[in-house]
Amino acid sequence: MSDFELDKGGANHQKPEGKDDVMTTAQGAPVADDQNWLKGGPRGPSLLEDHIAREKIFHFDHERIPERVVHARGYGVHGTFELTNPIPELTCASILASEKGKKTPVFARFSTVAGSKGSPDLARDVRGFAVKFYTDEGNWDIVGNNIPVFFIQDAIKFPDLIHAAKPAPDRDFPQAQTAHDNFWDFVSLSPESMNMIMWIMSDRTIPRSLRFMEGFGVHTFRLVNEKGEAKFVKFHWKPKQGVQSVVWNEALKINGMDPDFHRRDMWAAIDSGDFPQWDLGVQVFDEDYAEKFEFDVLDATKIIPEEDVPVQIVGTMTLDANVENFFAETEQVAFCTQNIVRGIDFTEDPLLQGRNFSYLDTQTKRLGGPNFTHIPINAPKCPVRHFQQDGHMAMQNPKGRANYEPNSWGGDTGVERGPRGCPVNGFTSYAAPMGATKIRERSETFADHYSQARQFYISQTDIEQTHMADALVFELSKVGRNDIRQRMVGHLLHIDKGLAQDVADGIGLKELPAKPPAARKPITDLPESKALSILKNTPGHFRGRKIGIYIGEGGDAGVVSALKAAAKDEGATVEIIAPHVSGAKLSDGKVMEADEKIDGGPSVVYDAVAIVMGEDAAKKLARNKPSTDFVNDAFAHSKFIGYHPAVKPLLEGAGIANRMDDGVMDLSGKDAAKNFLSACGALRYWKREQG
Ligand code: HDD
Repeated sequence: MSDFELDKGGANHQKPEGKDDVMTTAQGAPVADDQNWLKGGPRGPSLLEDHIAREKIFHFDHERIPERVVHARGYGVHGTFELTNPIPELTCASILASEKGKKTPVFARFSTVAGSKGSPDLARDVRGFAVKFYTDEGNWDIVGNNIPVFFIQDAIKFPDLIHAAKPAPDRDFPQAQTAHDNFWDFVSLSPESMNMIMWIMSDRTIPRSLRFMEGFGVHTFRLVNEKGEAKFVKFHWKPKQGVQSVVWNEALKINGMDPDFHRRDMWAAIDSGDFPQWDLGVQVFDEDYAEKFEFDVLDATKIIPEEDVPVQIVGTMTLDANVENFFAETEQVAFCTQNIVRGIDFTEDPLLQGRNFSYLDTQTKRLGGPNFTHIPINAPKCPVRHFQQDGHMAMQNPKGRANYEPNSWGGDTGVERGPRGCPVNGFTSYAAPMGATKIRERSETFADHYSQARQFYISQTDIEQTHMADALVFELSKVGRNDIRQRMVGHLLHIDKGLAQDVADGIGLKELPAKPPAARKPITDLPESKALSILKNTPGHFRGRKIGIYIGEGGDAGVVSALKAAAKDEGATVEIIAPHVSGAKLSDGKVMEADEKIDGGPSVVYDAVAIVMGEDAAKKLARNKPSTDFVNDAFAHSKFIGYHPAVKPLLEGAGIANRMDDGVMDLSGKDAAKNFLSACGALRYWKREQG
């Protein structure tokens, strides 16, 4: 036993290699044994005296902090924002107004809203899209979502919305889903939610990957230039990877198969050097446009159509580093909508104004005190100078004698007089005119709740519309009270009669209910907006996607290597699945190792699949459930399927042999693998769903 020695408790301990490996207490004192509590004799009572054991247990007992009250489940990554098209004429914020190529470090956290910290990634839910820019003029946070509108118009309703969406207080279920009475009760009584309801019933709420989502700042903000002139702005994140979602049945299965699907995907992409990128775009408009626009730009339940005000790209964010420690970085990062910098300002949007209170408040509770800005992930990367001091865990109290303002220290006393406000370079609020009567009322200009909901619906392809109707039917079928179901269908009648009818049929309503009282404004027939559909904007490439090749004994080695080469050319990744994790012997007599055993590598976790095995193996697996599910699910979820003709028995076993369509492709011919990968660029063979 040269490297190991047996301790008295029977555990093997490796001897530390150098001084740095020696374990210490939190006080830095080296520890001889942290596996046995000090006792009165080997079988005697444990002694309270053991400061090492008590310190270890004490710290463990205090490891948890409250999870976020919303967006508890999230995944954070580091990156850089590069300014590609500076806009100094619009803003004096150095991050957007400096020279082209300026780089600013960022930390982004993506999240679901309703589920708790341990909930599955593919819940139907809005995704948080929060970015902290460590600018040289202070931290700027865009705390956005992957959907450009919100459920409510006024922050005072937020606790009600979230109480209704989260598990019911008496029974504490259902977890991470809106398919229950409380949620639909609340929204059916809040017509302002209808535009958001259309968005959340679309496939936007079941993204394929966090890398394949758009992001939105949601509110209208202001950009203010050096001269103090302001324009309105909405922020957009456009993924260079394109937007892609899964289908609902797939989401349900992924949640069971791999609840960490999204975080694993992000981690793996960055770990392998496939860094996701988003362009940051701005929609800029002035007071005149705001006056003429048929909705109120301060109403967060409305978009400004991209066809009206195009998105102007200003820079690119590249996420290129996983965190070193999840708790230290992802859990402790504290986003605040109030974190803005000079050159960017708020508007009077009542949702935004309320958020500006809530985030600071929640971080103080979550992170234990006002000094959360001292935690490295939250600390600005530019100089910080102020007279704030003390409080729990203060790490950076101001130096010197002066800790108040004004002071007369400095000069020949040799003591620093400390920082002072600077009207030239400091933050100045845009001088927006005010002057009004104190009143607790919603603006009349916020009153049209249906026109944009309808615009969203009619802008979708037939397939997307069907998915929305199916989602509504699923959710409302989980609602126990018929009056709530009926009330929802009533709202749908204002949005689209066909949709209302489909949902009414789907939930078995004998007749359509009456429409709820009409909105105060007449519903406007808005034109379709192509930007609102995912499928009308399919990226047309398979880059960044994953193909699963199911191999078996005797599989054609040439086909497998052609597929691997074609996938590499496309920028896609390959995973090998086999009946056994040890792999399978292919036609060239060599054993190819597997990444997954078939039970752990179902087709739902891949964007496209291929099956390559010898006829005997395919015959054997034709009645193997994980193998037939692999084929069946890929077919049912409209995925492209490549196959070697020898696997026909398995396709027959799965019941698709006589339903083959152009999305099921023979891989045996010349250039077949290449053609297959290029067909996969359409991402799904949607015709199958329609057929
Ligand atoms: Fe919020 C977290 C996005 C409305 C109160 N919100 C939170 C996060 C995101 C959003 C992405 C997670 C940040 C992170 O990763 O740590 N929230 C939004 C968007 C909204 C919105 C896009 C509407 C446009 N939120 C909203 C309102 C309120 C809050 C109206 C309260 C009045 N949100 C919070 C919070 C959270 C939060 C309670 C929980 C954890 C946290 O802040 O850090 O303060």
